[in-house]
Amino acid sequence: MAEIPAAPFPFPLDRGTVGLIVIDMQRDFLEHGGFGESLGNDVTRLQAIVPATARLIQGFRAAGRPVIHTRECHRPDLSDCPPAKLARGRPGLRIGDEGAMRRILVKGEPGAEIVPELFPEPGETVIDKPGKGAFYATGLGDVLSAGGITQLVFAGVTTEVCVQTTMREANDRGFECLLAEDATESYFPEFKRAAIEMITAQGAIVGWVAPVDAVLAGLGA
Ligand code: TIU
Repeated sequence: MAEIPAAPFPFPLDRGTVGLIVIDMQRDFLEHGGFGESLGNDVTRLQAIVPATARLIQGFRAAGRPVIHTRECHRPDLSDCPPAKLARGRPGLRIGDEGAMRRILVKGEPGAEIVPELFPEPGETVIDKPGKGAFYATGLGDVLSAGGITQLVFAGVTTEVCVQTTMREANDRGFECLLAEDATESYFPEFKRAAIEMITAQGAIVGWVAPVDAVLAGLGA
């Protein structure tokens, strides 16, 4: 056990059962012409967390702990896409439409890929998810239990959408969850701030929050 200085109180890190989950660091959310921009967002905010996220990933690899990546993407026929998601976005730039990086949020298209700086290494799990939460309609729960993982460090985008949804799903399933605050970002700074407050309120009701450097120190990386 190691203690990571965190909010709202120190996180009891178990180096033998912790895993890293990097949520949706895809070109469709970080680059021009993708899904994020199609919803009217400024995507440049998200690009700023790539270096800290890369350091966090390297730290888990160096410590020999698992790194799991997720991608929000859908089958080419969109049969797995929840209907409410399909209906949103700017007409002509919705899920499945042709964008600057080919079909938006469709599996196998360039925009659905993880950005090159954070690309998974061979052997790392990549979970493709049709929802905002990474447990819904995926094999994530089985992957975690097969790997003996009981604690999850979270990184990725966006803080209040896919990251927070997945953290809540994990918390309800009994995982101890810590958000790496400088390796996550939102298109809306006030939403990131509010999400962090919601997560840590009421005695870590969803989980803990700490900087990447504190997590790396706890890992001994
Ligand atoms: N729009 C937004 O903030 N996020 C998403 O649509 N997906 C993720 O957060 N990955």
